[in-house]
Amino acid sequence: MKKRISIVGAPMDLGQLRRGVDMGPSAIRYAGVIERLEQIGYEVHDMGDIQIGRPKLVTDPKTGLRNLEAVVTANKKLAEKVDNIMRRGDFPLVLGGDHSIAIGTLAGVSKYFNSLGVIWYDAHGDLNTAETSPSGNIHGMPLAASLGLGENELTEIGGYFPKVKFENIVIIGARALDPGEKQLIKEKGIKVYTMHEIDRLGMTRVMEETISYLKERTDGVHLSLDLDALDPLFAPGVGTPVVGGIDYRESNLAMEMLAEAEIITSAEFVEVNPILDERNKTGILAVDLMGALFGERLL
Ligand code: HAR
Ligand code: MN
Ligand code: MN
Ligand code: MN
Repeated sequence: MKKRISIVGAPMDLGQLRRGVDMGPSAIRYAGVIERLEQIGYEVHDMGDIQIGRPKLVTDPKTGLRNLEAVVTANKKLAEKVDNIMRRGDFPLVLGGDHSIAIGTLAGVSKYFNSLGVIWYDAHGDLNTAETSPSGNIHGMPLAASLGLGENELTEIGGYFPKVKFENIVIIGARALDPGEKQLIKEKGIKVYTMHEIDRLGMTRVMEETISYLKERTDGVHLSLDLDALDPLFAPGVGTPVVGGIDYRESNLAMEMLAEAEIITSAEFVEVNPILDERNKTGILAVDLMGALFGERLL
């Protein structure tokens, strides 16, 4: 992995209804992310947060989408920051914020690769569009938008689309998929390891398969880690917890295997909501997982 990591915070909470996830970047910083990564041996550059402002909350009466304009504006800013990080050759590490910010991160990184891969570590598919979304919340849409599906305003951020091809994504941890998402997964043959496959195969095999699958077809891999992929026992501070999730050890192992494989070229950790958390447990968890992802050793 690159020896310099640039961190950018995206204090965004407009992609969903529960306030507080805008404080995620602070919670992760307070949990000691910079010191932790420096200890491993990285040079860490904290670029601070993009400005989101306090726009009025709105729902588009035609599409049902919430806060589309504000989400687009923020993601354009994030895309530009991430693009700058890539241009100077650093590793971009984005702190969320709700998952809608993945649209901006991917817009910033994808053009630096011929065939970018994406690992979507999440309880959800985030494959909705206005037509299939049960909520109108854009944090349920970023993977769809990055695949080129949904509103033009979202898919065209960064000035090009799609950011990633269907065959280059691997979803890990899914257990709350909406009907339209299930249909899309089947139609496009998207590679998904639901909780069923994780139980059945074990995380070791899931990650071995994921890594060899992506190595074959990609020249870089973005890790989009939604903390709600983990069980709420370990990650209570998320807006949309779903029981029956991935546990702490399994997630550590997954990160360690990614570190060993040296395939990850950018990452984001999203959906940490300190208001719903227990003494920053979820923020600390995020930093533990980053430690493992960036090659921390137990011995
Ligand atoms: N699938 C549901 C929706 O579209 C819930 C999405 C919840 N999203 C996240 N992101 N926390 O994974 O509204
Ligand atoms: Mn998500
Ligand atoms: Mn999720
Ligand atoms: Mn381990």
